[in-house]
Amino acid sequence: MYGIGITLTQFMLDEQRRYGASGHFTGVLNDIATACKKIASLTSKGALVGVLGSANTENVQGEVQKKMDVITNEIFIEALQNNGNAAALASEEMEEVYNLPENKPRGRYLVLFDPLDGSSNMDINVSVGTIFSILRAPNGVRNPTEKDFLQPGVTQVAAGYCLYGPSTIMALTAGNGVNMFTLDRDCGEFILTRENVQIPADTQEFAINMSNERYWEEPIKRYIKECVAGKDGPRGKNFNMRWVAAMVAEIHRILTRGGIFTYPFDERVRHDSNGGKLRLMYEANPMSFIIEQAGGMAHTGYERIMEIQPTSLHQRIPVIQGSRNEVDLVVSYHRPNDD
Ligand code: AFP
Repeated sequence: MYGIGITLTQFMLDEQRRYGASGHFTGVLNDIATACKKIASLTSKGALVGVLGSANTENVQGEVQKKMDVITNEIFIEALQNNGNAAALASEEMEEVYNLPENKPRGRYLVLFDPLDGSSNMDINVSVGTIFSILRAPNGVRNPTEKDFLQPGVTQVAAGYCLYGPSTIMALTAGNGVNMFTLDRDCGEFILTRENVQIPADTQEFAINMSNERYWEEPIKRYIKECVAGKDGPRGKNFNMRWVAAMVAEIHRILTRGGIFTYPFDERVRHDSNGGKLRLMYEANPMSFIIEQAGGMAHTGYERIMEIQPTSLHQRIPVIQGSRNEVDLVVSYHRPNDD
């Protein structure tokens, strides 16, 4: 326990002392916090600083980039490449691994990020977020390559997200529970506002894009049908549905009051994306680490997300995350001969 009200900087220094961590780790988190503060400032200004709308470019996954996708990616690079804490970077918005300029010192950590998750929400003034994952860099490698990043989620050193909503909140885990920090804009510091967050094991709230129903597999169709049937169906209770279209906001809601979030297997992308829409390295793994550290469960329906051996930087997978008992039920529907 650290005490509600301490700053993220104090928290990180305490952690560093407690675990004998290197200053590099604290430094990486500090660089990420700096990037998030800059993004928070821009998102709150919106049209006043001309950051809404499309950049008229596509990312590696063929998605049209928003201006803010490009700007926030630059903010992250700028924050992480100068201080000798990161070893190399990978972003949802960049095709290749980003190696630091030759004249910059190297640190010990690989940092992966989705700089602005749910960026299409910017134009309608709805919540967006940043997701990040920190891995150890291999010893003695000056310019890490893609294969150095392809580590399963269980090896993550830390992960977190920053939600830019009515307030800006950072959730962080370094494998010792989940803590949340709210940005105090007056003093420019993230302040610890929730300690050791726990997700309720049961829920009556689900989040899914219902318009894709016809492309789902039978286990998900069954689960959602039973939720929608409410107290008259086999579950014997009513459910509520939410869809913000920004994973950070959905996961934050689940960490706040429980729930289940799924972007499940989709028949349309069975062959080119393993049936998944969300990215393993930038979205699924960091969020799974946070969810599990808060007592929840994260799965594809067939395997625990954090045990998947990644095969490429931009790999996509189906995602089912949230309240433990509910995710467990969905997973049981994926087992052969389960009735
Ligand atoms: P972007 O970051 O490209 O806006 O995508 C957001 C996201 O990956 C995830 O955060 C949402 O849950 C999901 O896509 C929304 O998808 P739909 O377009 O199907 O609503």
